[in-house]
Parts: sequence; C-alpha cells; structure tokens
Amino acid sequence: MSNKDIKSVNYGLEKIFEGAQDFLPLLGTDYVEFYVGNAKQAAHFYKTAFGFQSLAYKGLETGSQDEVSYVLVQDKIRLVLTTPLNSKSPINDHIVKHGDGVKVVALWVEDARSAWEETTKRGAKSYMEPTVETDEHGEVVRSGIYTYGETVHMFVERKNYKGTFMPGFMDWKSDYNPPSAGLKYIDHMVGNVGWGQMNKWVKWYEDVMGFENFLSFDDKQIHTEYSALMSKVMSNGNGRVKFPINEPAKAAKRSQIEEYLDFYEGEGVQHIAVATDDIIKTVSQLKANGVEFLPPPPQAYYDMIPERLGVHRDMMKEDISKLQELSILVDADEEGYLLQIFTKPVEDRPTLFFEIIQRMGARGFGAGNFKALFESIEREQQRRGTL
Ligand code: TYF
Ligand code: FE
Repeated sequence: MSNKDIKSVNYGLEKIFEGAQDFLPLLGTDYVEFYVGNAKQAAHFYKTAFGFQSLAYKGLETGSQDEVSYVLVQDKIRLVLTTPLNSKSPINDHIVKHGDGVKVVALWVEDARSAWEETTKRGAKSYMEPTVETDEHGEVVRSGIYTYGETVHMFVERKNYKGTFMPGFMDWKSDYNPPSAGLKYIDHMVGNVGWGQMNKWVKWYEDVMGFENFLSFDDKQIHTEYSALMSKVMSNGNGRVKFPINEPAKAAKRSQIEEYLDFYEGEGVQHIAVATDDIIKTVSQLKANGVEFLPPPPQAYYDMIPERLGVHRDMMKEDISKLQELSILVDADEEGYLLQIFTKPVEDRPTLFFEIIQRMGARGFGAGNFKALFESIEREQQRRGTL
C-alpha cells in the first residue's frame, strides 16, 4: 500500500454514535486470560522476557482445587495465566486442541448485567450469566459471551471493588521482580477467522457489540508475491477498544492466516498489540531479555522511510539507523506516524504473537508496512517449512 492510498483512508470515528446511545459502554480492556499448559513457567516467562510484575494468584493455597491462575501486571495491562490442576477440568480440552492461547478478552464495563442483557438480546451466545463475587474488599460482577472460535468476551464490573484483582485471588508477592519494559496498555487485539468469515464477524461486532468498522484493507492492498489477506478494524464508540479481524485470501501459497488457523485448529486471537512511549528503549530491553522479533526488512525499506513519513518527516526524532538496528518498522498517515515491531510466535505452534507499537499521532495500523511485514513473516514460514 502506498502513502497515497493511506491518505485517502477515512477513519470515520467522528461519526460513531453521533447522537445515538451506546448500549455497551466500555471503559477499556480489563484483562486477557490465556489457557496454558504450565502457568507457573509461563508467568516466569512473561515476567523475565516482557517485564510484567506479579499481582495476584489463585490455586490450591486459596482453595481453588481444579485450576491455578497467575495474574501479571504492567501499567494498565493485566494478563491472567491459567492451567488445569487435574484431567477433569474442561480447560484441558482447550489446551489439547489449541495449544497455549488466549481464551478470554475481558472488557471493563460500568454494568456487567446490562452488557450481558444487551448483547445476548442481540444474538450473542452466553458463556456466563451475570455472576456476583464478593470478598472483604467489595464486589465484582462478571458476565460473558462467546465471540469467534472458542474465544470469550467477559464483561467485568468492579465499581466498588478495592481489592488487588478479584474475589478468589490472593495478593501475589514475589521476591523476583524484574524491571518493567515500559509496556503501557493494550492498543488492539486481532482475531483470525476462517475463509469467508470476516464479514460475518464484522456484522457480529456491529450488531451485538455496537462497534463500527473503523478501517478496512482488502487483498489488493494486503498481498505479497505468495499470499494475501483481508482485514477490517472494529472499534467501540469511544475508540478505547479496537479489534481488527483477518481472514485469509486466495493466493499461491499458504498465507500466515491459514497457517494460524491450521495450527490453532480454529479461529482465535492472532496478536496482542501493546503500546509503549519509548519503543527504542522497550525493544532494546525485550531483546536483551531474549524476546525474539521478526528479522528486519531489506535496506530498501529503510531507504524509503523519509518518503513514507511525508509531511511528518521533520517530526520524527528517532534515528533511522537505530530503528533499523532494532528492526523497528515506521509508517505514517494523515495524523502522524507510528513505530511498530512484531515478535515471533510465543508458543511452539506458530499461533499467537505480540506487537509493540508507539503511536506518534497516527491512528492507523501500519498499512504502509504490510508488504514488508508479511514478506518477513513468509521468510519465517519458509524457514519452518509451513509456507
Ligand atoms: O493489527 C494490524 O492490523 C497490524 C498489521 O497478520 C497486521 O498489526 C495485520 C495482519 C497480520 C499481522 C499484522
Ligand atoms: Fe496490529
């Protein structure tokens, strides 16, 4: 996609809910829960590699007989890592099928009862009816609905709750406290859906959740020599929650979306984009911690950066050679520029990965980087023999 195309993009957020009442007001992302094979070791990885801190815990010590969960925090980001403690837990089935992956994208709401009523009324399949949990710190109300694949949206209302995380959890104090990597909040979370399913899920987010289609990329914009995909970005009314949805498009070889669907054995969360306000510092630290990133695009990509920046050229304070050294990508749109980089998958199956993003005014998703990025992903697929 060229710079010219990007300038024609209409973000359209301004018109969202003009005058209309938002039936599902969202305050932000509350937590992301992963079902994993060994939560204790995964927690160590997210602390050591990504700079998360210990927050809360439930397990045998708290009377949880069937599952254990570790809650990690970094600024506004909360991750929950959950593992079954015996073969009877249904969590096992999820792990057998998908490997480690995201089960729950939890959204922070004012009213979890109304969120459940409004969404199930509009056709959502219920995962959990509104449920009140209390302890000495107050009350949390949660409810949940299914989205694509076996993935779930929980609605979390924590109006008067003063505890660390949620009833049922104890504070987790650890002697091992690696420094933060400067990750601030979740910018967006992307879902991969099956062939021909993208528009169904776009409509689902519109009808059931009241989201709007904020940006779209078709296979003419997103393709390489070998593969193609389509992507539509869904946003809630206040823009705090953004969910791009990808589907594979027909092409000569197996696209990264197809590869994901094959290895995850179904639809699911493809990547979690986390924001930093100093990507050079964050990525330097993550690399030193052993986080693996996609290798950099060719020299020609970096030579083109001033042109890609257009009118924002003088605004960029980062040194291009430093960005290249760290394999950070740069893109610009009408409103500013952005810096982004992608990890390799963080499991043995080529499924979930992370994006680190620094927005300098830009509200896009790095469309100008798609080609270089996807070629880089394909080199990885080639290396694995899965292209
Ligand atoms: O979220 C996005 O749209 C960007 C680009 O398989 C992207 O991060 C899109 C599809 C994909 C990987 C990255
Ligand atoms: Fe992204």
